[in-house]
Amino acid sequence: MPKYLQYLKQTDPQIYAIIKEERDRQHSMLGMIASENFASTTVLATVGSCLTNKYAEGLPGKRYYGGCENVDDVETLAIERCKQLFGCEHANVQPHSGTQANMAVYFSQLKPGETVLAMDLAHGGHLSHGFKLNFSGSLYNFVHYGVKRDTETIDYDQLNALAKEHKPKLIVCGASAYPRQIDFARIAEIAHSHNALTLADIAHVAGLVCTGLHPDPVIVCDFVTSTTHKTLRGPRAGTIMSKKQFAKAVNSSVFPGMQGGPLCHVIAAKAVAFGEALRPEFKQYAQQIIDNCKTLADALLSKGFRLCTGGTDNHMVLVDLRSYNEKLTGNDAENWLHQAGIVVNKNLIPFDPRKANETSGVRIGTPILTTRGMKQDQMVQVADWIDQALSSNGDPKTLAAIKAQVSELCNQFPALGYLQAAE
Ligand code: DSN
Repeated sequence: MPKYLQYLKQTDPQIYAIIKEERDRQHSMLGMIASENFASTTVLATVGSCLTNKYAEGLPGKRYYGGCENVDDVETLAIERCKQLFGCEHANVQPHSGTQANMAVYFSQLKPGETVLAMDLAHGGHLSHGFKLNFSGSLYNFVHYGVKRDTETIDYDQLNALAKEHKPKLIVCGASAYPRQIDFARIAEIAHSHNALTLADIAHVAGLVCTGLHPDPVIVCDFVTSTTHKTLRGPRAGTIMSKKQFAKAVNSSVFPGMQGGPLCHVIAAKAVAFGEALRPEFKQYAQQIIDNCKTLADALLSKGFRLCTGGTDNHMVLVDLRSYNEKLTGNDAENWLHQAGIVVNKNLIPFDPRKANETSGVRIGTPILTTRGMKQDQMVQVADWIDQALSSNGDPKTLAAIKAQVSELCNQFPALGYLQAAE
């Protein structure tokens, strides 16, 4: 057990007990939520460092507090590594999350009420891309494009037509539940032809983009935002990349526009994660995420599941449960799989007749399993368990039997030292 957990055990046994439960849960279940990953021990140690004690409003060399010499070095390194990793002209590494990264870009360019074009949440977009109950949807006039009914892939012609009709100031691309590659260059070209700016939110695919395994928006889009904790495997946080001409606007939009003091410990952990992603072996890891997902997709198809778009190019599959069992909801599937030790999330599928709290789909991702060292053979096994669990109609005995096998597999693939079975 790492020393800091031993210390926690003595000083706050209640919180320690909960963390231990969560550590055991993460160890003994198959985490397949597409937006989650296991950060490295180095990232975790950095987040738990004394950098959390420091206030540092401002930017390196231009702070509103004394004593910032070390956090200046940390943030400078994070910026340099981010620029190197993504090849961007400017980086601001202070946003606390992906939504705040998007907020900062909006604040830097848009006045309330201005028009933005983005992907529909119900077709795979994100809350911060203009959902009506999100700040984005209430502050700005969002218009949404979606996917085509037949292929379930982005309808670039519709996007173009909507841009022509609504003349948005900004076009947002990127998605949270889209299993195919996004043609950022095509969207940027459409945006330029209608005098709109472009923002690519690569939160989900950042680890694939920086390794060249997904089309790169950095050259073609004005702004690129991301979280750092999904395929990128860093701490929970956000980052912004932009063209140099927008550097000042982005920086002042983050601080003082939207945030106060940056989280120096998290910025340091972002620097660590960018450094890890710059290593050659990260590309092999990212490729394995994709290879695992393709194998999972094929295995699920062979069990009779329909996958939205027919398959995957990235780290996730979106399963349409209706063809497997018309009555099966995403909610039931999520619950039954959880009882079987497999953690996924219910998800709307495009043109879903059900509501968001029920859904006809589940989203399944491979980053965590890949981080644990699992490969194609394990994906075939997992697809078999998913089939067994969902065809059992929630039979408790079947689910418990699968859970026991899942636990055995997890013991063969301990994530990282800190997640090994509890003492
Ligand atoms: N909603 C998160 C997800 O994709 O799971 C991202 O914010």
